[in-house]
Amino acid sequence: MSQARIGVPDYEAIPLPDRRHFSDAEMVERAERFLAEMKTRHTVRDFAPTPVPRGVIEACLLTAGRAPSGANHQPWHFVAVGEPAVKKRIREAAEAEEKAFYAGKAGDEWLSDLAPLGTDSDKPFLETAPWLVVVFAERYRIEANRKIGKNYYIGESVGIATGMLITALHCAGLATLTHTPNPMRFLNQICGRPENEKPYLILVAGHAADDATVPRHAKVKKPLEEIATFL
Ligand code: IYR
Repeated sequence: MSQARIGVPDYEAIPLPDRRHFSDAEMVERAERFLAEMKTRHTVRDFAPTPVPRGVIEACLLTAGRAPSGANHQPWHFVAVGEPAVKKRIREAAEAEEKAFYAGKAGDEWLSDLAPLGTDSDKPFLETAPWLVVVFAERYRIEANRKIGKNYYIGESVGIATGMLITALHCAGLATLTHTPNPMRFLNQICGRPENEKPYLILVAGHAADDATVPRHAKVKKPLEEIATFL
């Protein structure tokens, strides 16, 4: 007899799809090749206005949507903004928040930690870059009958999906910037998203400008011994 809750499908196992076989040597080679690919990812703040086809963003969003999530609830929503008027509104609202942040709201320690990155309240990339992907985290679900349903490990799930999105965009050939105006509730209104969704971050995506630079500080990465322990 089925014990399934209404609306929750029965458990059914299917054979593992897409099983792949690689030798140990092939796996090392593949892992190192991917490391080399990801070493060419740099957070960029200077974007070219060059258009990027919507199809690139769509495929990358589908990659993000493959992320694991608590109870497979997929508690994310991505708003891809390409419309200049909407990007302008986002820039204006973000810069208003950032002005207060850099004027002192952040506190001395935070501001001095940011000094090596050279960031300030000016965010022209929010208009220059062809795409802004606003990532929302679904705090709870609103089910068909307006019932409120729980989501699980929301921060973890949305973080993993966002990481996969950044990786997909990089592998497609685009530069990205994770941007987190603080606070960012204004994004619900501009993007027309409901109250149960919380803005997580803005992922700016496009081609790097010809004269783009990156802070030297950002390229100093911790060695394996510092980031990992093998027991
Ligand atoms: N949101 C601000 C500040 C900022 C905060 C951190 I932590 C960064 O790593 C970078 C920037 C901004 O985008 O400028």
